[in-house]
Amino acid sequence: MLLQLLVLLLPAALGEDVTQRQLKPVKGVPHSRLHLYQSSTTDTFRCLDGSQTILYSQLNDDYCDCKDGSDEPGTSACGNAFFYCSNVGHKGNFIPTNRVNDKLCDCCDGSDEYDSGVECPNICDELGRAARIEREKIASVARKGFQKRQELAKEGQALRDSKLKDVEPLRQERANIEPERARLETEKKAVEEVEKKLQDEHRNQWEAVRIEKKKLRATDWFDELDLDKSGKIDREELRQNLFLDNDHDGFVSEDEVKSYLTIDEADFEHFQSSMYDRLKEARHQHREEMKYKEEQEKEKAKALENAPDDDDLLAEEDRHEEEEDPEDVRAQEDDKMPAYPPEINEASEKAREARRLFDEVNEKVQDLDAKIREAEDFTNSDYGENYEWAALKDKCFDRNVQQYTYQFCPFGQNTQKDVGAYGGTSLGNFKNWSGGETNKYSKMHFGDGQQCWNGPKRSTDISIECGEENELVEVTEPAKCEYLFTFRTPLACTDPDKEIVHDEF
Ligand code: MAN
Repeated sequence: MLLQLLVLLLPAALGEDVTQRQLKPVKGVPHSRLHLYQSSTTDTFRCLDGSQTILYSQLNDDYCDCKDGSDEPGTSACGNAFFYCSNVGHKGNFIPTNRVNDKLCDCCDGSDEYDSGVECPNICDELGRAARIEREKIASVARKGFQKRQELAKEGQALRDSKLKDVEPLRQERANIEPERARLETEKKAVEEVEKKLQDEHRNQWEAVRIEKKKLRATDWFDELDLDKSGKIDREELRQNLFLDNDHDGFVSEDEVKSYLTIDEADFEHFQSSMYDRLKEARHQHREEMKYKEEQEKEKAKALENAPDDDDLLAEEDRHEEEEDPEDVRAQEDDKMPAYPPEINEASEKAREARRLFDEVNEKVQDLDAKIREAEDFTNSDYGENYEWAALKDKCFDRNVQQYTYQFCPFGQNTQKDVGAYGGTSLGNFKNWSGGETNKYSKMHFGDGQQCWNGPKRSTDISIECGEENELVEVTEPAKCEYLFTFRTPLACTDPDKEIVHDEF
């Protein structure tokens, strides 16, 4: 059917040069095609598909002769022919011939019901007027939009030109700074190495001394614990130390020392490596407990009437505060690394200064890199035929639909969030223009949004229409987690005065 309609229209579209004014009218045939229907010298008509030749009088005789139906354009005899309504005052159009004289008005001029007894009023003027007003409205929007589009295109191009222009000096500046940055980096590394080396040496020296001191303390204690001076400590000797009396029964049992001395007797090596730290901890613990107990007792005494007077109590408290475990104090002091000597502080100061100088230049380079990258990204992006879309690069447009606010950010990320909420669900990032070869900039595709529960990653397709202002006019979700936005923008307006309308009047 469609193919046939195309065959019918083709000669008109090709613009045939014929002196149509003198042509004899044929019902259902437009003026532009009448030349195909004029009688030949032999009074015959050749079907338009060339399939056969019939008598001229057989045209529109309500009997279908031609396979393509071309002999019956004005009757309903052929199922595959088309009747042309001229619709003067409105828009001419073809209707299938089976609608001719079917008692229903199809053409606005009523010409399809010429023999059915049905009176169809001619409403073409009325329709034509309304259509012209509507067309003019659309054209007026397009005209204004197109004007804006041209201005935005100019801005976009200027932006692109300036990015292109700026990028070379930026690259140049970066190249100029780079040797300085490299030199400062090498210098920074060198002084940092010196600083680290000196600090390591200092720490290692202190570490060696610390280990030695600890060994001395362990030796002293070992000698104290080794009551019979046999060079070994056995359980019996260990049991003489009341701080191991875990259950506070005033007596250190075999069991209470067992976990500290797991072998029969310990020589100094074993004592140092496996017992010293744990015994020290136990002794510290014991002292803390004793201190706490004493304080409790003092509290109790204070509460009693015959409590010692305040002066006595204070004196006692002072005494206890001074009572620090001397072993602990020594250990704490040895565990604290002595402050760095001035030459190391000097090296650190140098390293700090070198870092500061390097960071200063490095920040400049990073800043330049960011600007160069931004310019490159801009010039590599597709902002439309004339860069007009660059104007919307960092803009977003909202629309509330039911409980959600939808946001469309051309070249960015689309979101869906509850009205009034922060954040939101990603409906995808800009992927590409998707209007196809003929109308590339009429659609956009956004993908890789937030995964849909039991479904695909969310995505959005944007349908772009001409409008006077930028506006997100419609949001739907035709399939679960697949969204469709309609966006109106001057950027999609074409010049209405340049559009050629092929109307058949
Ligand atoms: C949320 C919204 C809806 C979507 C469902 C899918 O409620 O993102 O648009 O259809 O999740 O589970």
